[in-house]
Amino acid sequence: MKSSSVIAVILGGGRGTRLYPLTDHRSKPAVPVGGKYRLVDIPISNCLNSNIRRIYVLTQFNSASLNRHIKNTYNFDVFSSGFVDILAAEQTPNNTGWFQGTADAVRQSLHHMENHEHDHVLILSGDQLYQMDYRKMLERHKENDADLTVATIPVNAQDATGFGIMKTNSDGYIENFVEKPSLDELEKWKSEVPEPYKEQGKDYLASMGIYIFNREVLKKLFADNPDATDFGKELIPKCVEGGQRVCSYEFGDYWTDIGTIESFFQANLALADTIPDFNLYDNENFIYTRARLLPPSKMTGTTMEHALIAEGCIIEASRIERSVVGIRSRIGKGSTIENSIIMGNDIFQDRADIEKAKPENPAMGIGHRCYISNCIIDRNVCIGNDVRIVGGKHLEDGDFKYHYVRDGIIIVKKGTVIPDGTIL
Ligand code: ADQ
Ligand code: ADP
Repeated sequence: MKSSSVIAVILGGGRGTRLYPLTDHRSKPAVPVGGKYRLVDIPISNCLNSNIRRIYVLTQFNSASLNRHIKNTYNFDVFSSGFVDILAAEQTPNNTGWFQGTADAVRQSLHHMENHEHDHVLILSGDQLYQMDYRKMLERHKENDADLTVATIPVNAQDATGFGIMKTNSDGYIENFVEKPSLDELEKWKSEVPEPYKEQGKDYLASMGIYIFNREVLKKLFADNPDATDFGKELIPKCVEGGQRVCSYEFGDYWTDIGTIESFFQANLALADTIPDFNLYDNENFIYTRARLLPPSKMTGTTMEHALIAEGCIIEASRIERSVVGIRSRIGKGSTIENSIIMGNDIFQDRADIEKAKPENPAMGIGHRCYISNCIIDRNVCIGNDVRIVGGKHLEDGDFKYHYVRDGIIIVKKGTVIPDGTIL
């Protein structure tokens, strides 16, 4: 299947509040995931594995780490026609400098695409974990002679209120669409779903926020609805109501949203399962990321259970359990890490720097005899010796001197320095 007719647009994030404080210093696509990747690597890898090589990443602001990451990872050679370009919201006299919503982001970026030949625009979310061959979706889109195809997945009633929900006719055309219906109107949005989903109570057909538009249909939709700023709330329902051929493409594999701290946390830890739903160990579908030429990880005296350890780590901890430990992490003797994401460090400190560390100004990494549970420790955090950081559902959300609490998960922001003996 020829996919050169497609340009992909990755929606890299709104104001980034749901993933704050991970998005305090970086744009959402640059948030580290899985110990060595960044969020944006997931949709970009899906595109490359689907032979789609012209990709725009739309982001609210263009952080240095995102730029570096894209520049150092996706530099196609001069003989191929591919590119991964970041388009950041631009400040103009009529615009405050933010994309007002998903549709506004695409609308403002449309003129960049005009220079490239294409028949279809594939619109993707930047905060989902899944592997999909978009060629199959495109094939179905063409077979159906559709104007718009929406990728869908059955969900249960509880989840249905957080998604765009639709009803289709027997030919798979979408007849009705509602964005995030309330619980009391849910009953009328039930669909006939295949048996295994029915048994799990997944009676609602949800939009995955993945769309294939015919180029001209998208342009006309923007022209006809100049004030619309959002796909789910405005343009998709408009398209359905306007009698366009809108089709559902039912996706049967693992897919999860990672746009909130809680879902980001759970999806990361699930990567360390014995048989994870999201398979990183695949000979054909690569998850691309920056090739950093890091040395192997070195560990001593550590008992590990379900630990995902990235490259370049130096670990002397006593126990690491159900955790993701990112690149260049350093964890001292006698420490325990459980149910946590340690994002790692941007640099190695040399021995002279480490020896200069003081109780109030520890070296980068995690010191000796620490206990860290239910935490996300962002990059370049310096945690001293004998520090206890224990998250849990009993904690209330809040912002504190050294940490933040969201859904019982403690988040320590990038670069935070936590002195010896601190108990959080
Ligand atoms: P949501 O995920 O709630 O629902 P939204 O917050 O608009 O929708 O985000 C969609 C994607 O666009 C995310 O990756 C987000 O980060 C990004 N995004 C949001 N605002 C943006 C902006 N101003 N500029 C750039 N990027 C932005 C959507 C659909 C639902 C569907 C779910 C599936 O609206 O119908 O069910 O996705 O997850
Ligand atoms: P990684 O993807 O390995 O985390 P980053 O792109 O975040 O790498 O860079 C790691 C750190 O290295 C940055 O925070 C920055 O301090 C430094 N760095 C890397 N490349 C450059 C560069 N070209 N210019 C300046 N600093 C850089």
